[in-house]
Amino acid sequence: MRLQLPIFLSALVGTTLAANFTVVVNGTASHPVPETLFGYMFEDINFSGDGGLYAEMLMNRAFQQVVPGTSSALQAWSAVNGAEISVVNSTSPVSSALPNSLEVTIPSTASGAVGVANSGYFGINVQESWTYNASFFFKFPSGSKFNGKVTASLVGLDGSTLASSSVDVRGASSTKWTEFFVHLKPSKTAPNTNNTFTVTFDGKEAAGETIHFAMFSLFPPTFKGRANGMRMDVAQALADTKPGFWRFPGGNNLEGQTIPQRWIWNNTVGPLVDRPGRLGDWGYINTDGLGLKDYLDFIVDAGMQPIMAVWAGYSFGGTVDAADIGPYVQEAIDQINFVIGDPSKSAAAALRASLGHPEPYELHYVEIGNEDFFATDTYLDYRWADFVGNLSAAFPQLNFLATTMTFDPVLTPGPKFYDVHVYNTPSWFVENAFVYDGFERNGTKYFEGEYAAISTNANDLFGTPADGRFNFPEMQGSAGEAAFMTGLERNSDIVFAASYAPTLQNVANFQWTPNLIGYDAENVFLSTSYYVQKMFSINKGEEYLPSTLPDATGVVHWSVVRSPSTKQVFIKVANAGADAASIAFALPFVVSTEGSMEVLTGAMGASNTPQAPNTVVPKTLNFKAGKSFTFDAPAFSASVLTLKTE
Ligand SMILES: *[C@@H]1O[C@H](CO)[C@@H](O)[C@H](O)[C@H]1NC(C)=O
Ligand SMILES: *[C@@H]1O[C@H](CO)[C@@H](O)[C@H](O)[C@H]1NC(C)=O
Ligand SMILES: *[C@@H]1O[C@H](CO)[C@@H](O)[C@H](O)[C@H]1NC(C)=O
Ligand SMILES: *[C@@H]1O[C@H](CO)[C@@H](O)[C@H](O)[C@H]1NC(C)=O
Ligand SMILES: *[C@@H]1O[C@H](CO)[C@@H](O)[C@H](O)[C@H]1NC(C)=O
Ligand SMILES: *[C@@H]1O[C@H](CO)[C@@H](O)[C@H](O)[C@H]1NC(C)=O
Ligand SMILES: *[C@@H]1O[C@H](CO)[C@@H](O)[C@H](O)[C@H]1NC(C)=O
Ligand SMILES: *[C@@H]1O[C@H](CO)[C@@H](O)[C@H](O)[C@H]1NC(C)=O
Ligand SMILES: CC(=O)N[C@H]1CO[C@H](CO)[C@@H](O)[C@@H]1O
Repeated sequence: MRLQLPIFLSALVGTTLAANFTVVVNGTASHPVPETLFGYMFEDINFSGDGGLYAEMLMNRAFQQVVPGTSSALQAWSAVNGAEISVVNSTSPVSSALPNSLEVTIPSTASGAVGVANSGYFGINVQESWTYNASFFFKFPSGSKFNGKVTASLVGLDGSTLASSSVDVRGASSTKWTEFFVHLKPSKTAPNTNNTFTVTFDGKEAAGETIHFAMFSLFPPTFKGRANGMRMDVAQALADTKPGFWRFPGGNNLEGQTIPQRWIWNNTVGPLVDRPGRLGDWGYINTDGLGLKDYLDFIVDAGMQPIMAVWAGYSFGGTVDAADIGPYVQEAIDQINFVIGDPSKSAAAALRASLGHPEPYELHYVEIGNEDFFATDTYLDYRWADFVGNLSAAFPQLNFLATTMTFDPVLTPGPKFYDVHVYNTPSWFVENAFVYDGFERNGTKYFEGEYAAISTNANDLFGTPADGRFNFPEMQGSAGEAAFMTGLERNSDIVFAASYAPTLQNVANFQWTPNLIGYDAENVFLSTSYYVQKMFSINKGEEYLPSTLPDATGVVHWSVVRSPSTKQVFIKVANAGADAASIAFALPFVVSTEGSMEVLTGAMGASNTPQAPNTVVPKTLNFKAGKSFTFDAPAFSASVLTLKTE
């Protein structure tokens, strides 16, 4: 914080300066704040699922969707000590979902440890305090004479073994696919993440053998200890904002580059060997290890509720004709039944029960497609009507969201819920803090499903990054988002949910900027916009208190909420301008003189980057509150003042 503390506190007392703004708070709540108001939009983009939230450490672990015999089929893999390796589909596969396997031939002259290595998702984090689960399937040819050990190891950049575990194997009794499973316990923490996972044989013992491998896996401990679960630090950063919801599985990544490549729910559940994976919309292969049930379990573990999308007949490469839509409507019904259906009435629900979750998950919101303003004609003609008609007949208790522009075109039946997206400049967000104040109150509700201040240059919003595009969120954008969010809070009688997008970014491999949370193989980087999301979300309150309105054309915005259950009042202030502003508050009720404030402020272009991750972090201070007090909002800031009522 660049604030001079004594000046700040004297301004607070408000004895000398006339305030720039006077805000009178009304003690009668106008509407409840929805529990879902602030949450996350998630899809696998920029390695946010695989290589991100999903804790699996091996890239290309099961050779899903790759072309056998090509070098790209070996992405992330390399030979150790002269082994010959290639991806093949000529041997009987481990499962029908995984036709490919890794063929490893040990040269007849081999000696020492010989085998294969995987370099992970741009590195592998080796921590002494962790126990890793390593597994794979392997198979020897009939007639194999092998009698020796198979060894799984974590190996450092200098070739040193950091962890290792072996299993005795006789080739002759392993000519069918056999599962190998060991725990790996490192003897020390690696100095960097340039480590590999290796599977090796003793060259002399295995000389001349050809061994096939499939479905490798390496897991560190996970968030809440879930098997096949989430990376602890990334999941914790998400959970720390006490998010209300999780929108998934897309985003464009729902849609597919072609119709057969769409996200198909039942390809993402059950044993990992039964998940074929798919080429995602963002150009890399999704393992679908982070599947429908894995999302739902994470949603439970992080205390959220789902806003789940169903595929609605549109892919990048084609749209289903009206006459052929029936099976896809049924697929959506099955997907919803997997989440909430009765196992005695639905095979999809029975599948959920067989996977250990007989009771339904919580589900209230289902989105029909994604960004269908890109495919308005067919959405208007039949896709919206056929999906929402059949799905609301099957699930009258659910709320269905449309994804076109609001009321443009006019869809039939009329949507009760819309998902609205906006990527724009910091000043757009400030200038549009009142956008929902103008919406008619007629029962229609809105989800601000994707928004972010991404550039100072309005010409650069969707094109090639040019002048003004942020690499990481900057304070000017985060303050603009905060101003916009005070408007979302004020209008939370009709805006029931809102999420920044995209949420996650592996800083080692990305094309889109900015993103809310960055990480590499080892560290998590929290952006200025992340702190704004967290400050708003954990202090979202239970009811909205009207107050003197901010100037809709100004840069200083505020909103006031109360939590009767905890006897707290939260006042949020966003200053998106270059001048500090003093705000005199007048409350109609008695509050404790002990107030606390959290203030996030920095220079206009200040950013948290992997090189300087803590450039701008919130500061917490106590202050003397009362029925009236003055708060000095620094330039480019977002603040939350917390008061205790009697
Ligand atoms: C306070 O807000 C309530 C509910 O919105 C409204 O009915 C009342 O008129 C407001 N009172 C004042 C003094 O503005
Ligand atoms: C094996 O891979 C080749 C090359 O991609 C492909 O043409 C063939 O259909 C595949 N065969 C099987 C059985 O999957
Ligand atoms: C370590 O890994 C990083 C990220 O993959 C890479 O850029 C770097 O070159 C590696 N360093 C060495 C010494 O291999
Ligand atoms: C690791 O393996 C143990 C059994 O040995 C299992 O209980 C645990 O869930 C596994 N962890 C993960 C992340 O898969
Ligand atoms: C998924 O369900 C469809 C029918 O809706 C079926 O054709 C397909 O084989 C199933 N996929 C898997 C992997 O079970
Ligand atoms: C259900 O979908 C079919 C197309 O598969 C459509 O003809 C029918 O009108 C839809 N039903 C409802 C109630 O919308
Ligand atoms: C709700 O209001 C919007 C304008 O804000 C209008 O376009 C829409 O038709 C209205 N919907 C209903 C159901 O009246
Ligand atoms: C607040 O008032 C001070 C002193 O009059 C002035 O310098 C400053 O620009 C004002 N800030 C805003 C945001 O209007
Ligand atoms: C690897 C990856 O997912 N890259 C994607 C990152 O996001 C941008 C846009 O959102 C895509 O264009 C990239 O393909």
